[in-house]
Amino acid sequence: MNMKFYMTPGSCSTAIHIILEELEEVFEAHIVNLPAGDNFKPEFLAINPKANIPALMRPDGSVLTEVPAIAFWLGRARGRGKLWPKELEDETRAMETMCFVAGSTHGHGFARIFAPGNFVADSSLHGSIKAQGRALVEKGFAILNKTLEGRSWIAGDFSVADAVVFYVEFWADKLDMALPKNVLAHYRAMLARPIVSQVLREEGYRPDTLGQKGPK
Ligand SMILES: N[C@@H](CCC(=O)N[C@@H](CS)C(=O)NCC(=O)O)C(=O)O
Repeated sequence: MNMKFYMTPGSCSTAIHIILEELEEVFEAHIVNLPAGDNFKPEFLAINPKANIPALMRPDGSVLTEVPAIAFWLGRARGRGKLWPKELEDETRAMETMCFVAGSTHGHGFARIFAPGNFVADSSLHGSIKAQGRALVEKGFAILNKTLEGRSWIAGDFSVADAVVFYVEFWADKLDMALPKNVLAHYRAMLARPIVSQVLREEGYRPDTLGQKGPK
């Protein structure tokens, strides 16, 4: 059985989409329409009771969720491990960065910007929740900027961790947020990868219009 990939264009699943294509995997893409609430429909909840994307149904029918876990499994188990670092220190740093991006920069920062109502019901407070999210995102990029000091990729050679960092860089670009120098260089290096361009086009974006804003 081919793998089934549950995704939404322009979301955090873009990281997994890039990894699948970088690995030249053959998979079925299933688009989950989040604005329409398809993630809460019984047929999707049967696949992922967490009601979120990405989810990856593997060839044995088991389902993986959570960006860092899916990225780890794909990087380590597929393509002869070519997208997973070889040295323990790099493996650990790759995991550290993926957890930070998914848990903090996305989970605390961008989540407040995109869905302030999940944090406080009173809509008069949504502006301040969004501002708090923006501050958390900026703090996150300042930390990633240090991680990327003097290096092209997050952990040694290009790895799944770079695709994970990419999705928050891409969101910042879409929100017209300037990225710090090393993060911007990383984002542009990702945009220069043919697979990344291909995935962005498949998801409905124009790669040539991205990465234009100067550093913070
Ligand atoms: N911790 C999860 C977060 C996944 C997540 O928040 N996905 C968003 C799209 S980027 C989603 O499905 N949101 C739908 C919802 O929460 O209703 C992961 O790393 O995979």
